[in-house]
Amino acid sequence: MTTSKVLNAFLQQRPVKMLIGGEWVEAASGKTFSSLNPATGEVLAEVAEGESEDINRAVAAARNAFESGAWPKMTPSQRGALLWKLADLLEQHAEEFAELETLDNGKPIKYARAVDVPLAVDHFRYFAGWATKLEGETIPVSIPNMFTYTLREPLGVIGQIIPWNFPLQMAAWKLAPALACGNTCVLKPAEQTPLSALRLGELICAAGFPEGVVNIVPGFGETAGSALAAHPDVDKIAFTGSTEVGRKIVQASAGNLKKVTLELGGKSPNIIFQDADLKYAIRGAMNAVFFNQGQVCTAGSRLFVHQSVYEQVVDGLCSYAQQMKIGPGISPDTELGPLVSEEQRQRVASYIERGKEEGATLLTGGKCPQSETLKGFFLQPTIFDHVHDDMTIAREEIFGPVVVALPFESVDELAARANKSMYGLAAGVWTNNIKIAHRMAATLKAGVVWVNTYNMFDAAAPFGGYKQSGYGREMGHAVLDAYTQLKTVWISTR
Ligand code: TXE
Repeated sequence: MTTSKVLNAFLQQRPVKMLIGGEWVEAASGKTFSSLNPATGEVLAEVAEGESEDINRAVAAARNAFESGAWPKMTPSQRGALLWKLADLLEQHAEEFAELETLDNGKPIKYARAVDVPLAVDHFRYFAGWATKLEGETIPVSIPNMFTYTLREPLGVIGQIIPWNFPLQMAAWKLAPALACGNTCVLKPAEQTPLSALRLGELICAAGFPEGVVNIVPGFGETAGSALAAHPDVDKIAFTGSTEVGRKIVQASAGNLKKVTLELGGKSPNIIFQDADLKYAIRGAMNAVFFNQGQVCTAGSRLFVHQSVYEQVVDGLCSYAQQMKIGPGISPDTELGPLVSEEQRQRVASYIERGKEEGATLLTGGKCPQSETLKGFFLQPTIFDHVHDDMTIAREEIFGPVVVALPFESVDELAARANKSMYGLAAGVWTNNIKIAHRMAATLKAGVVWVNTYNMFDAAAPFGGYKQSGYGREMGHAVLDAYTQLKTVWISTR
């Protein structure tokens, strides 16, 4: 079948079912919900709506797959081989996944092709390699005649709750390391974008993962999500989403003290010094905040620019913003697609209004274009000037294509201002001065600092937040600590 035939067959199921214990099933309640195409506002697919009963069944299936040894006792090399096979399958279906991701999320297809799908493939490959390298240690204790060592063991059943901005990548970030470590999973995709995770579930079945190892339950946060976070038989929750819901997850986890890792919001400073290569810095600043319609937790949404080059940078950024090709993500030349939902567009638009009310100057954008080709949830790339650090638009995460430009005079003043945020996810620095680059990298309170680049991600490089941007790290070998526990064994050799 051609890509579009496979995709159409998938989308035309009524409903697209959930994956529990190796079977594709409807919700226990029989309920469904619609997943919309944000470029048109039309229904893209009808999806089974999981609630607490479905979560209970999925957790039981995952528990069974874990305790029966179907997964954790499989040899590490077999586990790795399955993850590698999944990566191969995903790569073979790359075009179909790029289209599906674009249709469900709205993102420009050229980025879905170049970023979302290949990075997800790479993630499964990278963690396939780790399955055979999870080692314990021998410990030189000071008690005679003792042989002491550690075993690195899986945690058990992992609940994973993911957002809508990078649906496939988020599924890969969560599933790949958890599975490599021998855990079993219940994944709840975001209600706005459940489709690529469910289609990935079909590839997981086709690859030959034992039943119950991966369960995928689409549904809403307040029902399916909260049931998973509170479930007494879930050993760990891995969450990516808003800081507000992150707090609820921590509270819900208290019942059985499940382990929690959180990747939350941000308000990242992107800083351009006067000696930077401005051509690259301006382009970098544009990508930092408008990529994925600004719906990126690391978005460089506070653009600090040295006052001596401020006008030049802001002018350059405005002309980029005005030239950006806005359109349905599925058109090959689109650079800025729609926001994921009308609700998200309203949220972003209300921040723009708030910015104007608080006295900031709207330099460009701010409108929601509507036309024959722009029927969905579109919003122009937006730049604010004359912003104070304490304005709402300079403090809160907007999660849309909106940047505030902030001039600065000295490095010392800048560091304090850049760090004055409840968030600490990422930061960017543009300079040719090596001393400033290292000084800023050390001073910025952020889990990742990019110098003369922005939004770089790799399966091998750890990622996560300082402060209220969350805790725990994903990717790299750092994430293995979050999906395993250490057992210390003492053997008397006397
Ligand atoms: O996020 P939610 P929303 C930020 C961003 C955005 C705002 C709101 O600022 O504007 O959050 O977006 C599930 N128990 N980020 O409302 O609600 C939900 O079903 C358990 C930053 O979409 O946090 C979805 O699967 N789960 C971010 C996931 O949480 C619950 C990415 C995220 O949704 C739940 C997304 C509950 N009570 C939004 N309530 C990032 N860090 O990248 C919701 N969920």
